[in-house]
Amino acid sequence: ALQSVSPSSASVAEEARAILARLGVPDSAFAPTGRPALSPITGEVIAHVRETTPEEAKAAIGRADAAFKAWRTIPAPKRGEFIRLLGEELRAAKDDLGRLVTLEAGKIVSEGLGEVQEMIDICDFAVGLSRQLYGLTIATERADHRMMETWHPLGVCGVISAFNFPVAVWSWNAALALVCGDSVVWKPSEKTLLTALATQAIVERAAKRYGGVPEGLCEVLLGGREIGEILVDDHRVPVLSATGSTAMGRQVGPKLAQRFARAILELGGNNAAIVAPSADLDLALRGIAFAAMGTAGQRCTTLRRLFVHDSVYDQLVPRLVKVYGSVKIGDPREQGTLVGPLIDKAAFEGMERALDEARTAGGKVHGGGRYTDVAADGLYVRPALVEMPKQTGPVLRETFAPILYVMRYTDFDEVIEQHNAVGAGLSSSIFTLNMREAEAFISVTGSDCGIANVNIGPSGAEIGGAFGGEKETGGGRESGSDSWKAYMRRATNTINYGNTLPLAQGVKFDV
Ligand code: UN1
Repeated sequence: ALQSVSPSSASVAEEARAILARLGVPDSAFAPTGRPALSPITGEVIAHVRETTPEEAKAAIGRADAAFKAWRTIPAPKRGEFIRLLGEELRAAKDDLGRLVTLEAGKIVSEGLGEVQEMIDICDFAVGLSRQLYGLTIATERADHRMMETWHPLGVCGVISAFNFPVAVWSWNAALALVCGDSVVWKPSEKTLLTALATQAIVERAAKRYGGVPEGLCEVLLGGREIGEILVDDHRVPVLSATGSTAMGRQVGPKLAQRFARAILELGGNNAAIVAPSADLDLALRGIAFAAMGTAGQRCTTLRRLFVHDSVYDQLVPRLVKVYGSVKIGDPREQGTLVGPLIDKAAFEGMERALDEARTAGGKVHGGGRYTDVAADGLYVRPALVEMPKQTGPVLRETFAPILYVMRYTDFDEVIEQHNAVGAGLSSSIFTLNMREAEAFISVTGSDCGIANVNIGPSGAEIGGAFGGEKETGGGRESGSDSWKAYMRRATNTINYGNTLPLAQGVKFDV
């Protein structure tokens, strides 16, 4: 692939290296024999990253455990001060880090920047939270007693993240875990080592301004699956947040359960939207286009299934097909590009396979296939819209690529049933101006997902809400609301301030 790189695309590696240097990533992070870090824009190698050895990984977890024991004694608002500084450093580095996300993960420029904005937002959220780790005071049945609950730091928090949100996912976990008094050991995707190195350099800068944090408070393990497994298996890691495929979760979940560690799992999504008869079709069209084609279909919240009411199908779907045919595909660095490259060849092959299966199942495929009208040598595809006779075959699973399966419906109750008839339960939405339908969709008998929206697509959630989903999505929640509780342990305290010893439940025991 390297020899076919055009001069303009060859600058990906140069630009990325300049950013890494500017952000303060040390030369020692690289080695000629290290793991190649590629850019999906051109397929070229940016750098060779020195990987963490198993011994180093275990030592890092040991340092993190020791760091936890010191960090937990720092008052939470003072821990928040560190995250405040991290947020400031991220603001200063936003352009560089966002650009690096584009270069290494292939996201378009505004999405690369948006990812860093999510990091900044969660830092702000966590700073506020550092003064609000509230417990309850609970009515006790005994006289002269008080009962309350206290939230304590938990320990080392492991974070395993995916390539598609290479830095934001770490921050949703780390910002909360750190104000909660935990230390953090991060195993980023082996496809996005450079953004992880850059993030670590930013963390170190914040730590320095803070006046130093315990050594090992934020560790990064770079490598493949074996390194992730060390984190999963280590009894010194009481909570682990893992983002990735359902297949990965099926491996990780039981291992954590075996040693009674807490699992925060963010696994696959097979997100759907319903377009009802009353929908604002212009708004729905824009919402669907972003949710289905944005990030080249590589978000866990990407819209993958679309149910359109029979009465509006022939108005909406031809318009959508047109948008699919005219959307700008290509180099994500270029202004106006909406669909950048797929991350790698395996992703391309997965897309091809799903489209073949869809055809066999009677699907009518619009778009799809490799898109070669790009100067660069990455894996670019035409997003595909597939009209399916029914929800079968590849529609039932998540293919991490821009494929939208479209189906007709007539009956509201039936479409809700179809909507929920897949393994995953991450995100969902309905486009309707009918209040009964909107409320029913988000009610107990409506969408079974962790996220259920009205008149916006399923992707692009804000950090203020709890993020995650049910069923094969794994059940974990990150980011906003009270997700912080997963990173702490709860103690129930009963205090007797009297001089008798009444027992609960009226039990008598006089000695
Ligand atoms: C992911 O794809 O792993 O809601 C997370 C969204 C983003 C997060 C996506 N805030 O689309």
